[in-house]
Amino acid sequence: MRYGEQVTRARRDGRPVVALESTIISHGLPHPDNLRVAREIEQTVRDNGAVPATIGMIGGELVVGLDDDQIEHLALAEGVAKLSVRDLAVAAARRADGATTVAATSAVAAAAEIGVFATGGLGGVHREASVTFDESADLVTLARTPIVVVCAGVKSILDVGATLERLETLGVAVAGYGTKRFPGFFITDGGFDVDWQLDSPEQVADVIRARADQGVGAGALILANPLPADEQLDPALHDRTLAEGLELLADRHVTGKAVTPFLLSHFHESTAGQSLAVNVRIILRNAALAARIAVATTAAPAPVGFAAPA
Ligand code: PSU
Ligand code: MN
Repeated sequence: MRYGEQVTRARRDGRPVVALESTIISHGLPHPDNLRVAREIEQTVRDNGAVPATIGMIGGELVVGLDDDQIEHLALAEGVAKLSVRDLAVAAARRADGATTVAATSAVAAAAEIGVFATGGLGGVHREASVTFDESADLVTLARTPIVVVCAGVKSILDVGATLERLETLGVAVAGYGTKRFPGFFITDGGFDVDWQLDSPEQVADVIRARADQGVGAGALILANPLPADEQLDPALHDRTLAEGLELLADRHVTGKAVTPFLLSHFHESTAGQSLAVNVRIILRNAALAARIAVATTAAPAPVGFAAPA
């Protein structure tokens, strides 16, 4: 594992760092918009006071804080592997270039002592999972990884209710940001409530500190940050596009790790870029919030026994 130059400096100076994944760049967004978006995500983190650490694998080396050339390579090169946690060692030994999923990025970020990670939407339980067993490794990895993942819930291409049930079973904390409704990625309301609501970066920082103080081995906190309703993908268009995508998936026998990229690119093509614009909004909003949480986490907490300044 190697740290990029800016992340090395940030760690030395105790500055806030936000982890970013590379699979959304290489497999989740269409070329060549993906490169522009990857740069915008990093800039958004900087604009909100933190240092971006985009994580990926270059020539078998795990890099925490890819530089711009490396990001360009993962965005534009053919044959970049999609790496989950189980792939990391094999891919390293094979000297592969690869993009890390939510699972792999979280695991690497936590190993690098980065506490906050921004992405678009989590992986989860796929529809038909009761037959296919297709459940993202994101879920089981987050159960054992102490990090905050800022996301817009799980992609609406998944079974949202089943995913929430699995997160409960696995012991992964879930809170809505400014809401108790769990978002459905492209759509503001995924149709389910969550137990907890957090309303500010400081409140999230309090959770991070409490988790560390308790030391009972809790895993991730998923902070679900919905798009405002007037920025979501039109729900009717969403439902239509999803139904088509699921049919195509079956017709073309797409399975396994190809499912998520296939459905996302179907959305981007058949909504003439509307879903892409929404997807980008989601990621940038999450990057901004994650940066503010990293800043709040780095700031010293108010000493116990002293009232917080008004
Ligand atoms: N969310 C997005 N776009 C993506 C993904 C999530 O908005 O491309 C990626 C993430 O890297 C996530 C992965 O970890 O999809 C899940 O893939 P799978 O369902 O195969 O586990
Ligand atoms: Mn899968």
